[in-house]
Amino acid sequence: MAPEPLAAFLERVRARVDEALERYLRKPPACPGIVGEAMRYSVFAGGKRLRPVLALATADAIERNAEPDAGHRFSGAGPGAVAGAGADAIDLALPAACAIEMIHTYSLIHDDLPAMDNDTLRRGRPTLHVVYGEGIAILAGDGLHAEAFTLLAREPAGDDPELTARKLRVLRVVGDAAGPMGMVGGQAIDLQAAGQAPGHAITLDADGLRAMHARKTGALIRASAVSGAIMAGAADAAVQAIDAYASDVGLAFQIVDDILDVEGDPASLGKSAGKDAAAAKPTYPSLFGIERSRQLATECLERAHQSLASAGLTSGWLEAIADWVVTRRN
Ligand code: GRG
Repeated sequence: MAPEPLAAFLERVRARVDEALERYLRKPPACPGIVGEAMRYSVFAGGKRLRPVLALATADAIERNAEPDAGHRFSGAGPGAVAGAGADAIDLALPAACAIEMIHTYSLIHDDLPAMDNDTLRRGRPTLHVVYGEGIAILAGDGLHAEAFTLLAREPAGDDPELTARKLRVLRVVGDAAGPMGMVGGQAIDLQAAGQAPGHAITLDADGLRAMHARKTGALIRASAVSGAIMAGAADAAVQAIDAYASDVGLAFQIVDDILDVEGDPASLGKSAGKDAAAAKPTYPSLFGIERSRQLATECLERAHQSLASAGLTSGWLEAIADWVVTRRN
């Protein structure tokens, strides 16, 4: 059982993430006003914060399921550090949660550009390039991408070797998920499948579609949960179970997104609907039909629950988050 309703947990965690993002994002004179403003326009545009929520809920689940005294107590943290005595798992995972949200936001900014998805509406507001122009939108995305890695290296501050080891592991996990092996690679396959890579078009079958999504959106979702687990000091078996859970949550998220693109209306989606069909993109509904797509999402959900249960990670919130991903508009 979750210790509080999911809605209350989401509100509490989102407030914490927003406060931290506000603190972490650079302001003038540290950076020129226009790029700072543009980054904030997109970061504070009302996203669901799914990835940070997953990171923090995972950290919390690891902390609450750990054997008494199994956790490492950090020492030697520098001035102002959160990683000193008393730091809880959520404190430890918060910088990674925010860094991943910065990377996610950069990916949406770039995805909306005319050279990619050419979208003018995101999170219910004009896309960044519509407001600031394409050049600044590209730079705001680049800025968020770079800032994310600076943040991962910097926070939580402290000189405990165990803390440094966890941060390094997370840097690698997030770098792999964001780069050509993950999100960038998936986006490249998507462009090829949509006929947007001249001379390099490909056709995706069901396995190809799944593999593309596993990279494009799944990798960062997995990295969110895995980073939360690593920062909380999870044992390897728990990290693997969390990875399996998040892999199914990520796939369910994408299947539901494809269904919403067919069935949703732009006002409630906060973005244009019907874009996939208009671009003749392969999607779960186009390959499997709506009913089978719903079944596939439900199967992902069941597997996600099983992964948690088999590792004894019954936090309540992680299960509820998986359910929310699948039913988010119903
Ligand atoms: C440009 C390198 C690069 C990558 C872009 C993630 C991505 C790759 C493109 C997004 C395209 C898209 C609309 C995919 C559908 C699933 C998705 C990631 C939706 C947006 O994520 P949410 O729903 O967004 O978590 P909010 O606004 O809630 O943060």
